[in-house]
Amino acid sequence: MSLIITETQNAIGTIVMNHSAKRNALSEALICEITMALDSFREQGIRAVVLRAPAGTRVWSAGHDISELPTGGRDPLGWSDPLRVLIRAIQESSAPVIALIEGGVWGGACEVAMACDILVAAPEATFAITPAKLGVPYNLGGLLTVMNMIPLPVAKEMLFTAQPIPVAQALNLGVVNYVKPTDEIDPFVYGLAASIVANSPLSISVMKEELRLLSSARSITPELFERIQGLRRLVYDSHDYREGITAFGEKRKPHFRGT
Ligand code: YXS
Repeated sequence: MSLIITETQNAIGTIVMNHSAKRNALSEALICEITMALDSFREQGIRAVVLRAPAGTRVWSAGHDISELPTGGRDPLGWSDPLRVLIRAIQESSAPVIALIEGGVWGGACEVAMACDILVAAPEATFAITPAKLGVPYNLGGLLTVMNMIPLPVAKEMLFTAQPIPVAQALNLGVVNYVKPTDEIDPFVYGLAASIVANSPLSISVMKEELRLLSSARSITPELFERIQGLRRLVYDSHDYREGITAFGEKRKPHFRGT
C-alpha cells in the first residue's frame, strides 16, 4: 500500500503524506516515496509542489521514524540518513514547495516543513523540535535550517524544551507565511501555487538555488567540524541516546543520566 497520495493538475503537483497509522512518521519507505514523487514531478515539468497530510489531520508528521534510528555507535543524522535525503530533495527541488500544514509537526518534520519554500498553516498547527526529548544530537545542516528560520533565543527555547509552539508564535516569527482557517486553506494554497506557475520557472528555480546556496554559505574550519562531530558522537554513543529511543518504544518517560 502506498504511503503517499500524489496528484498533478495545472502544473501543480500535490504530495499527501498518508501513513496515518504511524502519524506520518518519516520512515525510509515514506521518504523514498516522497523523493520519487518529487523526481517524477520534475520530469513532468511541474512548476509548484504542495506537501501536506490528509485534510483535517491532527498530526502533519511525527518526525523521524524513531524505530529506524540507529541504537548507538552510528550518527543518526548522517548525510545519507533518509531524513537528510528528504530535506535536500525539497531544498534542491527546482519547483518551489509549499507546505500546507494542519496538525502537529514534530521533530525532524519541523525541519522538513522549514525546508519548504512557503509555509501555510491552519490555526491548530503546532511545531515541536524534539532532539532533546530523545537524547539525539541534531546535526549541523539541520541546526542551520533552524537558525535560518528562527531567531536564536526562540530556536534555543524550542531545542532545549522540546515543547510545541503554537502557530500564532510561528506566524509572528515569520516561520509560516500565512495562517488560514481550515475551510479556506486549500483554495488559498492552490491560488498561491497558481501564481507561482504563472511566472518564469527558470527565473524562479535559479533564484531558489541562489537563496539555498547563500543561506547555507558558512565558513567552518576542519578543526571546528571535527570538534563538533566529536561532541555529537559523545551524545549518540551515550546511555541517554539509547534510553530516549528505548523509552519511546516502551511508551514511558525516559530517565536521562547525563551520560
Ligand atoms: O503503538 P503503535 O504501533 O500504534 O504506534 C504508535 C506510535 O508508536 C507511532 N509513532 C511513531 N513511530 C515511529 N516514529 C515516530 N516518530 C512515531 N510517532 C508515532 O504511531 C502510532 C500512533 O502513535 P500515538 O498512539 O502516539 O498517536 P497519538 O495521536 O496519541 O500521538 C501523536 C504524537 C505525534 C503526539 C505521538 O505519536 C508522539 O509524540 N510521537 C513522537 C513525536 C516525536 O518525538 N518525534 C520526534 C522523532 S525523532 C526526530 O524527528 C529527530 C531524530 S529529532 O529527535 O532529532 O528531532
